[in-house]
Amino acid sequence: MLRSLLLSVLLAVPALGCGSDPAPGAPATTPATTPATTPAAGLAPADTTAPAHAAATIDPNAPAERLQVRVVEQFPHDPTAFTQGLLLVDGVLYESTGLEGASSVRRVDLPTGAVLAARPQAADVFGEGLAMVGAELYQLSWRNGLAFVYDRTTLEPLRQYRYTGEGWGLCFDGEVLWHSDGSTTLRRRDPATFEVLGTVTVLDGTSPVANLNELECVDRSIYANVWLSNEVVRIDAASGKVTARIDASALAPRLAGPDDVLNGIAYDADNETYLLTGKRWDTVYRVVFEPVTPSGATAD
Ligand SMILES: [Ca+2]
Repeated sequence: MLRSLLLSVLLAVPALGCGSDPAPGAPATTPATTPATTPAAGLAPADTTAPAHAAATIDPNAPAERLQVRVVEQFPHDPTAFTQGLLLVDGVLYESTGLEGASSVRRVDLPTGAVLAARPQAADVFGEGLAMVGAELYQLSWRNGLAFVYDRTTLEPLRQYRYTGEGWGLCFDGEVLWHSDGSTTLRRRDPATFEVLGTVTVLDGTSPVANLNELECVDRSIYANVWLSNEVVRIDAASGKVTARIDASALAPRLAGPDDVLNGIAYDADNETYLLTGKRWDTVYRVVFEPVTPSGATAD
């Protein structure tokens, strides 16, 4: 099974979110519904066979690894997409875009960048993080206080949940959703109710790491884009410890504006690579993570 192939790998990255303020008094025209019955379809059962490395190899005193990206492939990306959520399932890219009046959930053909299907959001909604739970997509909103659930295939809206605070990044680890809000805290949420199950404070050593944005769950780690930077951090989900800091500045796209920063990380389990992009970037990069070359190691 794929999981067994993943155990040895590891390194990934996430993306950013945020933008302008929603209209005063914001949304919520539709009452939040409580999913009456069952959890999301296809929800994976609790994983009682966590990867051996997950619990065994986290040294609380070890400094975070220093990693960098190496590009192995590039794909076109819609340069108008203000990317806030990114994930890859069965070779298909799923993306959430932000900005009021331009927010959507979309299914994208990775090789060509073609948008295969898109579901636009209401004009007052600012789309944010995206995660897949079974056959359903969960999309956060920035300050609307609503999470939207869609059918993965048709992108039909199914239900929504209310929550308190901002929505930035979201990922699903097979058991729970992880939610970032731009702070140093990650929240664990029950996908069946969206209730908070617990929180983790993200620390690099003793230093809190803030501005955690787009997320990607990979085994027992969470990768997070650090907003307004070219950095992705790898976080041990159990402890919040930053186990790696990944420098993605080598991607260096031409940015149209100051908000058009790195934001979007999707893990490709088939070949253990990561897909990185940013807001209004015209490229999705397939990368691997490797140790930073020691300074002074350049030839001649
Ligand atoms: Ca992601």
